Amino acid sequence: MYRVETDNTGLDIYGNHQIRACLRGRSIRRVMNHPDRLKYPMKRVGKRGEAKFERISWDEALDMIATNLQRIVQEYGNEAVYINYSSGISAGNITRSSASTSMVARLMNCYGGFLSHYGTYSRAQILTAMPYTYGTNQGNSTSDIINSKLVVYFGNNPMENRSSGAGVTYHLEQAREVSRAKMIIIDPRYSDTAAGREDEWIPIRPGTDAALAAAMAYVMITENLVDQPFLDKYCVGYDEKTLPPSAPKNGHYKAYILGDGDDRIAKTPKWAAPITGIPEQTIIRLAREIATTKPCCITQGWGIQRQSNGELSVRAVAMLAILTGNVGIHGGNSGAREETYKIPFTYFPAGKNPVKTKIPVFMWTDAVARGPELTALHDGIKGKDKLNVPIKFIWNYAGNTLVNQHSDINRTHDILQDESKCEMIVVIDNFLTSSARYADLLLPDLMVAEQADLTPNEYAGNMGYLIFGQPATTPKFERRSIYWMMSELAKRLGIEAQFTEGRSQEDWLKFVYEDMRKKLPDFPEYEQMKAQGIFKKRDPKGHLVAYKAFREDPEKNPLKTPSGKIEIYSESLAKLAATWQLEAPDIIHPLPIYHYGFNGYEDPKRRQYPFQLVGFHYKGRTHSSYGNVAILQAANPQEVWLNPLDAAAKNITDGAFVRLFNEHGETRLPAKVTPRIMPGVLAIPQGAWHQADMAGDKIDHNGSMNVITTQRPSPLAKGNPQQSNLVQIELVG
Ligand SMILES: Nc1nc2c(c(=O)[nH]1)N[C@H]1C(S)=C(S)[C@@H](COP(=O)(O)OP(=O)(O)OC[C@H]3O[C@@H](n4cnc5c(=O)[nH]c(N)nc54)[C@H](O)[C@@H]3O)O[C@H]1N2
Ligand SMILES: Nc1nc2c(c(=O)[nH]1)N[C@H]1C(S)=C(S)[C@@H](COP(=O)(O)OP(=O)(O)OC[C@H]3O[C@@H](n4cnc5c(=O)[nH]c(N)nc54)[C@H](O)[C@@H]3O)O[C@H]1N2
Ligand SMILES: [Mo]
Repeated sequence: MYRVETDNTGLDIYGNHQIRACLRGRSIRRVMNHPDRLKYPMKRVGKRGEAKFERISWDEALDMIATNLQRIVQEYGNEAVYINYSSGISAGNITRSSASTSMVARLMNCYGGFLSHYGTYSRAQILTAMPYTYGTNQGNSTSDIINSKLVVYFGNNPMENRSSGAGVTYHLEQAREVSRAKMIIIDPRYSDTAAGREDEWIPIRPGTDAALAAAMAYVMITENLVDQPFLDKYCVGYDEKTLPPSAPKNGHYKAYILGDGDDRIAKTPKWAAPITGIPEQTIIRLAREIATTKPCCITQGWGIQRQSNGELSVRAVAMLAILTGNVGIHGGNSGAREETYKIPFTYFPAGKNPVKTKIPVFMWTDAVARGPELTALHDGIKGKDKLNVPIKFIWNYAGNTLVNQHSDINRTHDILQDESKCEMIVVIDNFLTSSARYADLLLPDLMVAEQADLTPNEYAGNMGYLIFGQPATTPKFERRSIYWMMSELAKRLGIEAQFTEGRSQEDWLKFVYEDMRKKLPDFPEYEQMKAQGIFKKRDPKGHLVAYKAFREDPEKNPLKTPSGKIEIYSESLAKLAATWQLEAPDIIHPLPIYHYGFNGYEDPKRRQYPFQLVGFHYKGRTHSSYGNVAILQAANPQEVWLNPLDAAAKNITDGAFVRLFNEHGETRLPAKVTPRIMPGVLAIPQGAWHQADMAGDKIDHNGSMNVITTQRPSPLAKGNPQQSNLVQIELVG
C-alpha cells in the first residue's frame, strides 16, 4: 500500500529545497484508481467521434494497426503518417510523450519516418520570435530575483502554473524576502501570483502589451532615461547610428517610437491609454520606475504570446529590458520567461527521421483537410515548398490536442469525422478523453507511476534534480506499457531488432543512466539511485543569468543573431516580410511594433462580439489532465470570470449560468462575477472536458473554451492564437 508523500530528503534550504507535490501530484492515486480508466484495447464500431467501442484482444488491435500502417505507407508514403503533439507525459524518459522523441517516434523512425512538426502549443510564437532579437530565447533563473530591486511580470503567473514545491513561486517568495524587490503584475486578471503579494496590479487589455511597451519607451526616450551606451555597444537598430544599411531611412526603433517612422504616429502614453486600458499617468509613472530602479527583472509568461500578434508582443516586452540595460546582469532579465538550472539528462535515442518535411504544430487539421495546398511561403511548411500528401494516419499518444486542446473543436470534428480524409487514428491514453472519442483504435496505457522511469527536472530555479520512479502498483486489467506496445508493433512490422536493440525497458534505463553518469559523476551508482529515488544538485554558479558572457565580452561571445548583437531591427524579418504571403491584417515587421492582430481589441469584429476572452492555465488541472478528479473539481470550479460592471450591464449575477459564443460555436458555464478581471475581458480556465451533443446542437456544457477559438494561425510562427478571441456573453434564458 503506497501513499503520496512529499519529498522529505535533506534540509529544506533555499537552493536545495524539498520538492513538494502540488494539488495534482497529491491526487495522483485518485487518477490511478479512477473507475473510468481504460481497461482493455478497443476498436471503434460507430461513426468516428460517436464513442461507440467494442473490446478486442491485444493481438487483434496490434494486427489492425500494423496492417493499416503498412497499407497507408505503401499507398501515400511516410509523409502521410503524423504523430500529434502531446504534453501528457513531458516528464519521463521511456514513457515520454513528446512527439519527436517518444517511443512512437522511435518506432516510426525505424519504419521509414513520419511527418513531423515544429513549435509547440505552449510557446510557438516566443520560440520563433525571440531568437530574431537575441539569437535564442533565454531568461535568468527565478532564484536570481534575490538580486533584483524590482520585478515586473507581464502575464506571468507562476503561482498557478509553476505551482509545485520545486517551482518558481517558492523561489519568488524566498528571494523577495531577501531582496525586498517590489513586484508589479501586468495582467488582465488579478492572478494568484498577485493575491496580496504584489505591490501593484496593472490590468491590461489582452494583446496590447506591445502598445504599453512602446509608450513606456516613449517616456524613457524623451526623458533621457535609456541606457544609451548599452544600446550603442550591444544593439542593432535602436537609432540611426546602428541601423543596418539595408533598412529604410527612419526605419529604426527610435523613429518608430517618436513618430518619425512610416506610420507618423508618436507612441505617447496618451496614444497607448485607450488601446491598453491603462491610464496615461500610470504608464508614465511605470516607465520612470522601471528605468530608474536597477537591477530590474522584466519577465513575461507565455499567455501574451499565445496570440494573433504574439510574435510582436514578445519582442516588444524585451525592449524594456534592452532600453534599460538590464540584459545579461544579475537581478535583471532579458524580458523572456524565467529559466531553471538543469543537470545533464540523457533520453533514450529516438533515432533519425528520414522524412525531413515539417508542419507548424498548429496546422495539422489543415494538413488533414487540404494537405497538398499547404506551402512554405503561406503556411510555414519546412523542408519542402509544399506538402505532397495529406495526413492519413494519426498517432495520438498521451495527448488531447486531437480535439480538446486544439482550437475550434467543431471544425476539428467535421474534419476528423470524414473517414475518407484521415484513414486511421490510434489513441493511447488512460481515459476516454474528448480526443479518445475519435479513435479507431483505443489502447489502455500504464501510467508513469505504474512503471520504472527516470524523470528530469522541471522548473526549480537554481536547483536541478532527477527522479527515479518505481512502479507504485502492479499493472491492472489489460493495461500495457508504451514500450511493450511499440515493441509488439515492431515485431509485426519486421523491425523488432532495430527497435529494441535487444534491450528491455530496464536495460534502456540502465543504458541512459550510465550515460548521464558519464556527464555528471556526482550521480550515485544505478542501484543506489534506484533505492534513493531522488537526486538534487544546486547550481554551482549560483543563479543563471541569460547572455552574461555576451554582456561581459560581446566580441568574444557574440549572440546567435546574424550580427552577433541584439537585433532591435532584424534584417532577417525584413526579408520574410517581403517574401511571405500574408492575409490581412497579418503583419511581419523588422521592428517590435504594436499591431492589433486578428481577434484583437481593435479588430472590427468586436462590434459583433464585444468581449475579449483569454484562457488561463488552472491550478486544478494540467490542461485537461486531472479534469475528472472530483475533489479537484470541487476546489477549482469551472467558471468564466466577468467584471461586476459588465455583469450589471448584462444582468448576470454571480453563479448564473451563461452562454459564450461567436462564429465558431457556443459553450455554457457558471459566471464568476469579480473585480479580479478588467471590464471588457472574460477569462476561462482552459482545458475543461468538451461535453456536447455533436449529432445535435453542438453546444458545449462544460466551459471547454476551444469551441470558441480559431484555427487561423499567427503570422510568423503559424502558432495557436488561443488567447485572441472575441465573443459575446449572455445569460442562459
Ligand atoms: N496548474 C497548471 N500548471 C501548468 C499548466 C496547467 O495546465 N496547469 N500548464 C503548463 C504548460 S504546458 C504551460 S505551456 C504553462 C503555461 O504558462 P502560461 O502560458 O504563462 O500560462 P497562461 O495561464 O496561459 O498565461 C499566464 C497569464 O497571462 C495572462 N495573459 C493572457 N493574455 C495576456 C496579455 O495579452 N497580456 C498580459 N500581460 N497578460 C496576459 C493570463 O491572464 C495569465 O494569468 O503552464 C504550465 N503549468
Ligand atoms: N484554449 C486554449 N487551449 C490550449 C491552451 C490554452 O492556453 N488555451 N494551452 C495549450 C498548451 S500550452 C498545451 S501544452 C496544450 C496541452 O494539451 P495536451 O498536451 O493535450 O495536454 P492534456 O490536455 O493534459 O492531455 C494530456 C493527455 O495525456 C493523458 N495522459 C496522462 N498521463 C498519461 C499516461 O501515463 N499515459 C498515457 N497514454 N496518457 C496519459 C491524459 O489523460 C490526457 O488525455 O493545450 C493547448 N491548448
Ligand atoms: Mo504548454
